[in-house]
Amino acid sequence: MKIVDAKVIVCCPGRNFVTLKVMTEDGVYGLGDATLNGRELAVASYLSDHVVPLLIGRDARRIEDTWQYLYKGAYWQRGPVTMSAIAAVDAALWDIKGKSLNAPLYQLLGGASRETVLVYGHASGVGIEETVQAVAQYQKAGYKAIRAQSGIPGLPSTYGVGRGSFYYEPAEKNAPPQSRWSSEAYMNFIPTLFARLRKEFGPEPHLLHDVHHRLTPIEAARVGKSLEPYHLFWMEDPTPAELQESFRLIRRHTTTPLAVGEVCNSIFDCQTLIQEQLIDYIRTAVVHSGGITHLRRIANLAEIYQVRTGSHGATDLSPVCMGAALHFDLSVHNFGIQEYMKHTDETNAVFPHAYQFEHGIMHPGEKPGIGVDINEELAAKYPYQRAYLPVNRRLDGTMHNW
Ligand code: EZ4
Ligand code: CO
Repeated sequence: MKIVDAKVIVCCPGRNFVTLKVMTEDGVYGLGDATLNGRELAVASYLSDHVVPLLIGRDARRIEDTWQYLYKGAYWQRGPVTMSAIAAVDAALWDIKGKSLNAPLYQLLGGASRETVLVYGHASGVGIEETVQAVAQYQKAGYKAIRAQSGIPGLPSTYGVGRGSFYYEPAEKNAPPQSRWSSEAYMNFIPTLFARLRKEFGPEPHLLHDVHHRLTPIEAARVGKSLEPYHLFWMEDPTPAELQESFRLIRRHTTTPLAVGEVCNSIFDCQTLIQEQLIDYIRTAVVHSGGITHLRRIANLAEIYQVRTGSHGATDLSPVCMGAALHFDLSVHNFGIQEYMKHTDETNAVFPHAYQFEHGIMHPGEKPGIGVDINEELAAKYPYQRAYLPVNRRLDGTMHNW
């Protein structure tokens, strides 16, 4: 089954998405998400200028060989741009395989290991009261697991505080938004937020929290310890994971479960974290870590160390990625939880999909392949708009991790 054409579709139905569409000689096509928030066109160029010409004439059924061909063949291995491009090809080929065998992707991955996929959404507010209300709204919408972020007294803005209920979108058109940070203010405040949430909502709902790479290891250890009474489902990205060994220190001090991986692109970025059991959840996503083929390797390594998956699923990961993720989540043995933020109505119209959300859980649906399509005519009505993720400075002006 020869690949006869492939094209890169860039559109902005509320936010930018890069989608690869791979066409085969018998008319079956597959889709893959290639969106890298704030650097979308770099992946689009990597695909259309360098990868698409290599795909024409290849056998679409040879997923593993194509993965190795693009990875080893590039010589310049790994990195977010390369791995997002390979991920898009990989997902598109899995989609084609599913469609050509008339089976939903999860059936090709070993079948369902569970009946449904547990997801969590982001509740946020400018202060504690607003965050309490947002968590209540999510509970009402059926969510059993909720990430809570709140503005911090004394700081003009904080990571993770959304725009209206149920939508969270950090990227902004034309120039990066500026935000300010104080680890001291954050560390003093954050236990009061979770004390209040537990008091309000009791022990049952899973509560999650994202530190977004902002603390030093010893600060992260202190926060993890201070949150222990509120038994979080996880504390995410407490310190940058570039230096995987830093998590040894955090781990020595706290039993708060840790989740890392949304910026990891390959198994080598999280190998120490997994093999030393320094984390509890690995958050690598289909789109940013080499597709289904490579994500399986990461999850399989994680399984033997009792690390579970908790894939990134913010709104900058397109419905094509969400669909693929849900098939993966349903089938992989060591699944933990899936992040899920609702896309806008415009995005959902561009990407009609079979997956469904109900009562805090999701299912990828039974359509062959990934079960997500693209309406190209509609997509063409939303041209690309340059947008950037925020930058973050400490109160004295020093650049910090966002
Ligand atoms: O900042 O997806 O856990 N979720 C997150 C996200 C990321 C964005 C980056 O593009 O941290 O909101
Ligand atoms: Co995060």
